[in-house]
Amino acid sequence: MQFKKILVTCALPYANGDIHIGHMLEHIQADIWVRYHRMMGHKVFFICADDAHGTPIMLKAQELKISTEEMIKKIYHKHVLDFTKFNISYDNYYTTHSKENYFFSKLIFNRLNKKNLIKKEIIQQLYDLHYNIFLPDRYVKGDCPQCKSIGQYGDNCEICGAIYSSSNLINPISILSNTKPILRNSEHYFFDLPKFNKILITWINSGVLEKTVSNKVKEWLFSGLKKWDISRDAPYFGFKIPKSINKYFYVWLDAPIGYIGTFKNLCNKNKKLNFDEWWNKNSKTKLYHFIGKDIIYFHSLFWPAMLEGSDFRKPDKLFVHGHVTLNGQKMSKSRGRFITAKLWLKYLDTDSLRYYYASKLSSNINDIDFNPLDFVKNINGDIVNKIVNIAARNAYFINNYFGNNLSKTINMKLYLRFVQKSEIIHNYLKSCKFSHVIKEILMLSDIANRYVDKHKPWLLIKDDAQKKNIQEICSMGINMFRVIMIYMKPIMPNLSQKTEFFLKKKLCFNKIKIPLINRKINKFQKLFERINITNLDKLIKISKR
Ligand code: NOT
Ligand code: ZN
Repeated sequence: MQFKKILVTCALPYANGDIHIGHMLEHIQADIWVRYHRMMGHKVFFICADDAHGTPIMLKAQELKISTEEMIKKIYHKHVLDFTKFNISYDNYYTTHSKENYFFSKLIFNRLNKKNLIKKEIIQQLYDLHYNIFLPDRYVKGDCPQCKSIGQYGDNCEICGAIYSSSNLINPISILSNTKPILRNSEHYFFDLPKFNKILITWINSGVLEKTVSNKVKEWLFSGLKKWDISRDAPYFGFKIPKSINKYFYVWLDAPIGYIGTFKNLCNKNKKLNFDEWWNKNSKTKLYHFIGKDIIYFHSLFWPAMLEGSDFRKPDKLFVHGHVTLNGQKMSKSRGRFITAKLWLKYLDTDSLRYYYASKLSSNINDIDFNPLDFVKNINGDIVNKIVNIAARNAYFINNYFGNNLSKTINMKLYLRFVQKSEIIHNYLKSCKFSHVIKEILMLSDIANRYVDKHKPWLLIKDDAQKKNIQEICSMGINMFRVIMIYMKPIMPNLSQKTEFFLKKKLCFNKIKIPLINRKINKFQKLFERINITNLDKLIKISKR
C-alpha cells in the first residue's frame, strides 16, 4: 500500500468563549478519521488554532476590562485543555494571532495585490457615534428591507431569507449603544472573487465535496460571485494591512491563512518537515478540512480562490457536518441550552461522547441531536451490555480456570467472518460514515454474545470432560472482542488503551488476520464505567438553567 502524507484541519474556534459539545462534534469526527489513517500507517498532521481576531473578540475583552491579548491567551489555554482531555490528537494547536500568520497574511495579500486582484472602493457603512466604530452586520438590527419584519440582523432576514447589506436596513439600531447609527464613508479593500469563477467550478467538479454540498456551491457559483470586502476600519483587533492607514484585515481573511501559519509553526518545531512540500502549488501531499455547514462559503469559494491567486496549493477535500442540537433545539448560550466541554468532563467521560457522535455521524450534513435518554441507552446498552460484556463473560473463565491462557486453536471459520468485515469497515472509516461502522460492530457483538449464549460455558464448567472445550469457546469470545475493538479503536481511545492492556496486545488492523491463541491475557478489570444517571441528570439540569 502506498502511504499518504495528509494535513488535516478543523475550523478554528473563536477565542472569545468556551468550547462546547457542539464544537466537539467536529473535533471528534476529524480525530476519529485521523486516528484511523495513522493506524493504517499514513503520515498525518492534524492541526487547529484559535481564531483570535475580529470585533466580537475585541468587544468581549473590553467588557471583561482586560486587554484583548490577555483574554485570548487565557482562552487559548482553556481550549487546549479541553481538546487534550477529549483526546483530540493535535500535532499543533496554535493561534491566528501569531507572527507566522501575520507573515502569510501579508504575503498572500501582496501577491494578490501584485496580480491586480485587490481593488479599493469607497463604501458607506453604519457607524456608531457613541462607540466610535463602524458596526459589523451582526451588531445592527432593524426592519427587513424586503418583507419589513422587525428586529432583523444587518446581514440577512431570518423571516424571508433576504440577504442585504446593513446600510439597507430600515430603522437601524446599534446593538452596542442602542442608538441610531449614521452612514459614513470609508475606503475598503476588495478581493476580486468573480475572476476565479471558472477555476472554482473546475475545482468543485474535481470531487472535493459531497454531492448535496457541491450542488449548493454550484448554485452560488452560477448565480454570480461578488467582490469580497477583506478590510475593516480601526478600532479592530487583527493585522494591519500593509501600506494602509488604519485598515485591518477582516478576520475571515486571516482565519483560513491560520491553517498555513499553524503548519509553519509546526515546521519551526519539527525541523524534518518541509513547508513547501505541503503548501507549494504542485504539492503532492493531501489537504483535508473538516468544517461545519455554516462556513461552506468561506472554504469552498474565498479560500481556494485566495490560494489559487497567491500560488499556493488548494484543498483536496472538505468534510462538512451538520450542527449539534440539544433535545431537538438549537444550542444557545443566551437561552442557557448549552453544555461546555469542561462541564461535560465534570460529570461524564469523553469516550462516551465520542461513541455517541460516531453512532450518529455519516457523510451527510444532517444535524445531530444530543438526546440524554438516547445517549444512556446507547452507551449502557451498546458499550457496556453488548461490547464490553463479551470480554467480561469470557475472561471470567480464562482468568479463573485456565490461568489466563488462551486456547491453542479456535473456530477459524467464525473468526474469519469477523475479519472479513474489515474491507467494509475501512471504507466506512475513510468516508466518515462512522454510524455505519457502529452498526457493523453491533451486529458482530450480537453474533459474539449469541455464540457464548449458545455454548453456555457456565453449565459446561460442571463437567470436567468439557474443560478444553470451554477454553476454546471463551478464547473464541475474546478473539471476537478483539476484532471488534480493532474496528472501534479510532472511535474510543480510552477503552482501546485498556483493552490493549487486558489483551497484552496492541490493536492494529495489519495483524487482524492472526488470532490471539496459545498466549496469556491479563486479568479482566473493568474496561468501561456505566453512565451514571445522577451525573447525567445534574449535567442536563445545569445546561438548562
Ligand atoms: N472561527 C470560525 C468559526 O466559524 C472558523 C474559522 C475557520 C478558519 O467558528 N477558517 N477558514 N476559512
Ligand atoms: Zn425579510
